[in-house]
Amino acid sequence: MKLYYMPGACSLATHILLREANVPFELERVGRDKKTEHGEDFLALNPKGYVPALKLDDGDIVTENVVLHGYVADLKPETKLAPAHGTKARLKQDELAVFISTEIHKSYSPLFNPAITDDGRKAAIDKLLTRYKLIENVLADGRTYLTGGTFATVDAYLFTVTNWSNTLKVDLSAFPNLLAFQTRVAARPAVLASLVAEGLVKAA
Ligand SMILES: N[C@@H](CCC(=O)N[C@@H](CS)C(=O)NCC(=O)O)C(=O)O
Repeated sequence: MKLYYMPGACSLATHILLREANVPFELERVGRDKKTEHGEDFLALNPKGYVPALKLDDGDIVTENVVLHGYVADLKPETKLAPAHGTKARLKQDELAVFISTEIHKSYSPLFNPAITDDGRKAAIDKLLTRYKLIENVLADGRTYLTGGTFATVDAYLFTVTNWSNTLKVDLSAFPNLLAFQTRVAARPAVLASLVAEGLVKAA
C-alpha cells in the first residue's frame, strides 16, 4: 500500500492509523503543484487532487478520510481501532468520525484561505469553538480517548485536525480536556513516528 500525503494535512490521521495497526505501507509526499516527490502526476492518479489517497496493493486508489480510517482498522480488528460493523459501538464511532469530518475538519478549511477577512475568520472560529465544546463535554468524564480507554480511528482524526489550531492560532485554552487529550495522543509511539516521518517534529 502507498499513502499519498501532504505533511501535517488530514492525511496524517491515516498515516498514524497505518502505524498503529502495523500495516506495511510506503509514503509518497504530494506537493502543492500536485507532483509527488518521485515525479508522479497526482491529478492523473487521483483527479480529486486532495489527500489522503491510498493506493491499494492491486493498484486501485481510494480516498476520503473516514473511509480510509475504517478500512485500516478493519484490516487489523485485533488492534481495536474500530469496533465490529453492525454493533452499537461502531455506529457511535462512525457518528463521531463524521462529526469530526464535517463539523470540525471542514470548519478549519476557511482558515487556510489567505484571503479570509477578519469577520470570516471570527465566524469560522466561533463555529469551531461550538463544535469543540461538544468534544470537551465528551472528554469531561476523564476518559483517556474519545470512545473510552482504547485509542481508536477517531482519536487519530481529532488529533490531526486539532493540531492545526497551533499554526492557525485558534485559542483552545477554554478546553483543558481537549488539550490534555492532544498531549496524550502526541506521546503515542506511532503518532510520534508519524510526526517525525512527515518532518513535523525532530526525532528525539
Ligand atoms: N473529502 C476529503 C477532503 C480531504 C481534504 O480536505 N484534504 C486536504 C488536506 S487536509 C487537501 O488535500 N487539500 C489540498 C487540495 O484540496 O488541493 C476527505 O475527507 O478525505
